[in-house]
Amino acid sequence: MPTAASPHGGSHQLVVVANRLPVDAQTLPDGSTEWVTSPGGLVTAMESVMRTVDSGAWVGWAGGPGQPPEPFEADGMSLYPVRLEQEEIERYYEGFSNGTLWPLYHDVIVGPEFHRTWWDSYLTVNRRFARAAAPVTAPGGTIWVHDYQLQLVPRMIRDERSDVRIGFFNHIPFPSVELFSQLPKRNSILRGLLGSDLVGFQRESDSLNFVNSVRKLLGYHVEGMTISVPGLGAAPVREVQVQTFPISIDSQAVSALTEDPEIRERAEALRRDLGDPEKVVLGVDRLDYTKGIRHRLKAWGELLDDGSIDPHDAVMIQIATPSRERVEAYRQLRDEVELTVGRINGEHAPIGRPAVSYQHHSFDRRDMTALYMAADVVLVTALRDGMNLVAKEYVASRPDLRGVLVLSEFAGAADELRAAVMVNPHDIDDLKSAILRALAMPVEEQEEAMRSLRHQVLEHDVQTWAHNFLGALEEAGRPEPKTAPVVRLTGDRITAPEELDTALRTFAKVPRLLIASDFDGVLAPIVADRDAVQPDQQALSTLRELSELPGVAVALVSGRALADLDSLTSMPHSVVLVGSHGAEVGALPPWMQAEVLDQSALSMTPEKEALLASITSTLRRIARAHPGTEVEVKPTAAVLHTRNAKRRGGINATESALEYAVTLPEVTVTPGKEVVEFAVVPTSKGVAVDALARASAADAWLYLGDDVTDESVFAQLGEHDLGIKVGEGDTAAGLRVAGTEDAREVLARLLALRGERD
Ligand code: ADQ
Repeated sequence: MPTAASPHGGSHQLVVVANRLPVDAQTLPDGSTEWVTSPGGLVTAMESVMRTVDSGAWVGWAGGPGQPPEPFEADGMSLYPVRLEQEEIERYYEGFSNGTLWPLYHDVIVGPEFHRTWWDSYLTVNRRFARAAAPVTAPGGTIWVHDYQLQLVPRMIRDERSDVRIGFFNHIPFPSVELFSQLPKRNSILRGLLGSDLVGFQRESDSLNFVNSVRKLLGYHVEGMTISVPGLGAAPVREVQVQTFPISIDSQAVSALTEDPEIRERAEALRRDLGDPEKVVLGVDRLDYTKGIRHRLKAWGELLDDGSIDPHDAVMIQIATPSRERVEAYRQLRDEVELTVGRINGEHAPIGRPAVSYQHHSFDRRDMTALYMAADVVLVTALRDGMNLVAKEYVASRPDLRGVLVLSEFAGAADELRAAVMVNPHDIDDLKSAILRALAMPVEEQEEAMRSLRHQVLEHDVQTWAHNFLGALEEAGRPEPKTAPVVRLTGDRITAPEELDTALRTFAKVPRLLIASDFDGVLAPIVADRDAVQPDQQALSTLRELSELPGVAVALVSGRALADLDSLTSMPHSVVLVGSHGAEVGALPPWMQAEVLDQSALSMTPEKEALLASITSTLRRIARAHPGTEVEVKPTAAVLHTRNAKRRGGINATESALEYAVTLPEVTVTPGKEVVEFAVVPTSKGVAVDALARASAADAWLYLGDDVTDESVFAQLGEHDLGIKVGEGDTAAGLRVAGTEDAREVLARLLALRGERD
């Protein structure tokens, strides 16, 4: 029984995020509500993995509109209910999830509808789920997001928590790029999913469709099933793995139920109640147009019409669980199915028993098992289905090796359950002959097929599925980006003078050099007031001299704006200035290959200019709506400043900006303290130094830096390059000096060594 728990955040090692919580509300006789856990396949799977972690949690909607219950504990898990208002149920859930995405992802069996208000609600609700999950996850923890209702959540969590591993599993198919391209907001959906470290699908074809969509619509680099996603901030690239994990059931538990004498008795009673027909054929589905119920009934009706089946010998049971009854396509389907069942029974049912026994309600697990045990044939004729668990449940329920599974090739299960009678449900004649074949299948043939099917289902259960996914996520998800700097020096140990000198001597002999340096903390001591900075004039003058030597290029790379850097250093044209963490590049000396820089990611293109203009105008609109906020326009970025706004206004403006950010495919969005920056070129010193090294045709480069933003440069150190960290802290640089005075000496020594060479 769930009990109230205090909602302490930040302690859960594993957090599942799914549209629904694994609980249902039950009204007690006194009118109060009790929450009862409803273990389905996913809950069972999670139970087994939750046992392996210290603390697990589940974030989801508890069903019903309005105020949700307080967080509570159930089955060793903390449950965090997410609120949904009535209008959101209509727009996010029934609308965008089940009126737009569901039909589109199931090959437009019915036409998807799209309304912008639905999308807005989808965005809002996804953000709410992300905000509920991010704070309850432990540092370095794992978040597993489930299904098409929450595709934006991975990216939204990533923006808040770069330290966690994020996995996403899609339970339904992923459509071909041609179909997916019809979806308005398609790029936002892809970018949302790519916030994950691992994206999992049911079938190989789904994984391939996704990767193709990313390649074609976002233009990201793809190698095998690894997608390179341009990173945020100083991280140049993040890798996202795409992999296939066919979901399954708790096979042992289902199989074990068949041993229960009471369930066996129920199975026998079921056949008796149907008048002891020779054959019982069963269909079990949510009442959904993807499940091919109409096609199945049509085939059954025609077999009765043409006399291939005698209704005295064979009865069909169709279990159709009520589903999404407020969505128009589902109401229509129900009418059609019930009309057809009525017609078939009217025309063919013998007195006192049905030709089709139709049940439009739910059954418990034990009843379901009894049904499977009573069925000679189960028809799974989905027109499109992510996996279809009914097929696997039937197999697990037949330790007697009897029974025949007729399986649509459009269900994910068809990839694994090869020994089933395969069918194309769109082809009614094919469906009819498959049913007849199944009804007539000799016992030995049934046993042979069932043995092979059972082997598959018992070997690959839902526990294995969950463990495989989380294992792959652990592999794929590094809390730091894959390109994170290797730590070469830890702590504060200063490099021995002889070691430093040897390195500088070797470096000075290289024919073409790039010498680059950060400004604050290297060429000028750090001061509290940034405007009062006092550059080390001696160091600057050494750099000027170095820049005049043949074969030597010199650059200053700073987080400061280019103009600021220029006025503080007064460098000649022979020294290249790079401002705003690499986003602004000053004039180049004539011998530098400007075209290399133009082709690099750093340069502005007409497309990027247009994108920046459009970002600027949207941010200005946001700023107008929130007094006190303002927009700064830089050459390659637009920045929303909220420091002068009232607290609430500032938060609202930031939220609007971040929601807008989700819709921008190639923009580097960096939220900071009371500021959100949208950069249309990558803002990384590493990218800048790499481009400068190529533009100056340098054989090796040396870089001096003191800040974490300099690590993106050190991360790229080649065999002949020198990275010198100024001051304390773990670093990917190979050498360390204590402070600005030592940096000055390094430059002086380099000038002397290079001078000796010439
Ligand atoms: P669903 O579309 O819901 O799931 P499915 O995989 O067939 O489809 O699962 C249905 C489940 O509901 C089965 O466990 C079945 O036993 C149960 N069920 C059906 N009718 C019932 C009734 N009347 N009473 C009680 N139980 C009933 C989505 C995807 C699938 C994917 C699953 C899991 O659409 O393709 O297999 O998620 O990833």
